[in-house]
Amino acid sequence: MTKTVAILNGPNLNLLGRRQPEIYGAETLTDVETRCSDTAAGLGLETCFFQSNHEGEIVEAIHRARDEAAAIVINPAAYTHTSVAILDALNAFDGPVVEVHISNVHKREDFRHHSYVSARADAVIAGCGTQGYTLALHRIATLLED
Ligand code: DHK
Repeated sequence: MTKTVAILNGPNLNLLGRRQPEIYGAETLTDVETRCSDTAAGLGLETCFFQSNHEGEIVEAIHRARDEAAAIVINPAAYTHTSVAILDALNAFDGPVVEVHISNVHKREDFRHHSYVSARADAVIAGCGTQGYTLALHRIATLLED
């Protein structure tokens, strides 16, 4: 059976392409999702997508992934730096988790340097632009083969 990867995006990423394009690039979230679907198909994987501006909705999407997905790619956006609840939800998920940041958070303000999610993530990709999502899918494919 084809394995599904849940691709989860946090607050303000619905504005991708229009929000600070000098930092987050010109692609929209729909562009990113289309590219992820194509990449996943080439890797023999399926994708499902979810974006929310609300912490609890992201927690619930991670809960659903426990039954519906083999792996998670997550850009928690600002919740990266604040959310123990998202970390706890990811700790209750058994498959591989890759954390993605479009920008290089380590080159930015100090408050972006700490990630709660990194305590659970199997890999972290930062500063590769929106390409980070497809890089994450390649890593997930490898981890799911092991
Ligand atoms: C996206 C955000 O919205 C920020 O709050 C994070 C992350 C960085 C990104 O680079 O994708 O600090």
